[in-house]
Amino acid sequence: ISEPKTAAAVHSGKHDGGQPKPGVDQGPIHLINAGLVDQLKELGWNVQFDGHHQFEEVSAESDPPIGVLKNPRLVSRVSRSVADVVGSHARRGELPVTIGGDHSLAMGTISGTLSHHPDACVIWIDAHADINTVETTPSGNIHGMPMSFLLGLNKTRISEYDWVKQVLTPDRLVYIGLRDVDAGEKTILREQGIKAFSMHEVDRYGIGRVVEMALDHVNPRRDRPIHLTFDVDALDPSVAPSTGTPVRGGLTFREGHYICEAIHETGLLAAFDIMEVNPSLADAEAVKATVAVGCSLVRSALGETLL
Ligand code: 5AB
Ligand code: MN
Ligand code: MN
Ligand code: MN
Repeated sequence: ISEPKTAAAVHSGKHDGGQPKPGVDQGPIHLINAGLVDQLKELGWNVQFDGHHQFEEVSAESDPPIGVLKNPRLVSRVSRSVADVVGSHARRGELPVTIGGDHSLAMGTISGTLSHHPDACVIWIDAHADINTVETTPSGNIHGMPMSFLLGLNKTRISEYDWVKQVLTPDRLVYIGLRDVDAGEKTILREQGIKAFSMHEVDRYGIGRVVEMALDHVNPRRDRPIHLTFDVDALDPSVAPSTGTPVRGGLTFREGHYICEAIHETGLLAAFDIMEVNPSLADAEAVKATVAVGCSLVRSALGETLL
């Protein structure tokens, strides 16, 4: 694909239903207020900022759990709207940049990308695998589950989620940064043969080799569009403290940025998500640092270089 000249910043609207801690829906506005749109314009992008999407409002009273799933209607409907928005930007030849919001949104962003680029691959940067099924989820929090829907792994049918098609195959998914994977998820990764580079591999090979090996796996001929989804909790909590599920032993500031720079260099980036910034967690200083790192990861993915 040729590099799109227009980046579309998709604000996820109020979206925090995929996890229990209030505030993650305020992440996007903080990144925008920190000047992200102008920063991307300075990089030469023609940025089309959609404004703050006001997606579905489903009140807690009208959204009781379905089985173990919490806020199932809210999460489904917001994600579905995001899928439509991301898909239509992609069809216009733009690069959708989605600012979350919690990571259940990736159900929407990846569905949107794959609706236009059915051969795309997904590079998932996270401390967590977010691949729990309805059967394995220990929490019922849907931000820990989006990948199971995208791969069609759920045995229990939840009709609210019928719109999420099995758009991805296990060979076109790769993880980097994992270090907190549930037992049920480890079984799924093994059974599905999904490639994952945990922090152990980052330590062993260094981030440069890991990104190369990840690309060799999901994109051997370097011809597939890439959807890069970045959960800020992939970074070490000392770098990105304001997030709902921090796990120590994460990526350094440079390792995180290197991933984004290297994916940009492929010229294959088709969509980017920055997820799970929660400005209500941690003190003002920590929030500022997390928002700043969120913005700079987006800039790196969109071509900011060090020299
Ligand atoms: B995140 C956990 N695996 O399913 C679960 O932040 C955590 O989007 C999920 O990566 C973390 O609840 C979801 C224990
Ligand atoms: Mn995640
Ligand atoms: Mn995570
Ligand atoms: Mn998290």
